[in-house]
Amino acid sequence: MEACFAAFDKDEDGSININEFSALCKALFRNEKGKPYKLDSQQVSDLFMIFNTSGDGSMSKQEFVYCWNGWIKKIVRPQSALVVVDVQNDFISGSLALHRPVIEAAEEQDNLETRDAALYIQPRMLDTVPFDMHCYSLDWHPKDHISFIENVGIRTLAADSPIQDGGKCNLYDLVIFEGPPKTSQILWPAHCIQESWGAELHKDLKVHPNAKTVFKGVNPQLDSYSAFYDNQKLSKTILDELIRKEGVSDLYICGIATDVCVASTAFHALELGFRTALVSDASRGINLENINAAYNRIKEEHGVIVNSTEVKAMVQGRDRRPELGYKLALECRKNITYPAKNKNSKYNKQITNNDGNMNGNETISNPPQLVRA
Ligand code: VGL
Ligand code: ZN
Repeated sequence: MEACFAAFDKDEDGSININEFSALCKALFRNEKGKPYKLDSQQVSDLFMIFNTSGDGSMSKQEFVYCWNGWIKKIVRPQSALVVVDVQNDFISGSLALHRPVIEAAEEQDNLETRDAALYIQPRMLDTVPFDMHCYSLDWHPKDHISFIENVGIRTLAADSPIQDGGKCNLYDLVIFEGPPKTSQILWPAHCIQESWGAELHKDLKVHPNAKTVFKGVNPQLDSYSAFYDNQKLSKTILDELIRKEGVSDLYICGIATDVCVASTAFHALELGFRTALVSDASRGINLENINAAYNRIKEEHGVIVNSTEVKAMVQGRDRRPELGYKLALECRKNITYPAKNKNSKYNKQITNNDGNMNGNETISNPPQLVRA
């Protein structure tokens, strides 16, 4: 820490100014060949303002200590988990693969069949990349699950459901069930029924001996695309807790389907504050347009789309992406209380609202505003 501070405090005034910080960023964010990534001056300035807590334009030693422990150290030595989503028989050669041109879509993507994602790329990544943790999710539905078209008749459709006659539904139609809870639902063929062959992980998928397994979609009334929350966020799996317990900050997410369960898991990972990478060639999707929309949203939210061959250097901290550094800085910002003159003071935690109630559900896109005189 001391050596780093001294190395970048070029004018030896005992603090890091914006130019010195800019040089630090250039050294920090590099690819594995040592070539600095481009950072525009606005991004550098945003980062500087996050760690120049006082807002006085120069980062003191004390401010640098937080920057070092909370940010630089984690970027240089990240803790990473591989999260493999729903690589189960039904999505590869079972009921959902047969009804949907998943394999054709895969060929459109890069001429690899769906199974190659599971059977070739993921195992190779597992063998070569020193992940700190391995997680696998399984879509794990009871027979009477709400998402199965075969079950549409056992629940009441809502008055505003786009389809009113359960007998006239087609696969992939959207209906609204009366509930409770009232639920918009795409109708899928029965798939991943608990304990069935279709719900098993593909036999050629490599499962790490210390893997953590998460089951989702287990409640008959709730569908769950994401491995973190159900589609209505009424319930949460244990995945977030398991990852935090290991001290992991970086998630490499892959699996099936890119535009459904993989995307949904990545969105929630970002929302929960993880540095998130979607490994595109180890994933297979259904619809190219939806796949691209998912990629764009992940990038907008400071995640990255990577190829499996890039993962090793990232996990080893040799390839350090500015997007992920920016994401971590936004997370750091949530834990800092700023004086009013720092523009980040609007992100200060508001402990109580006007009624004196706890305000526990803010998100970064809708930060609590301090009422200032
Ligand atoms: C999935 C549709 C229904 C998926 C799960 O894993 O992508 N898709 N259930
Ligand atoms: Zn499902």
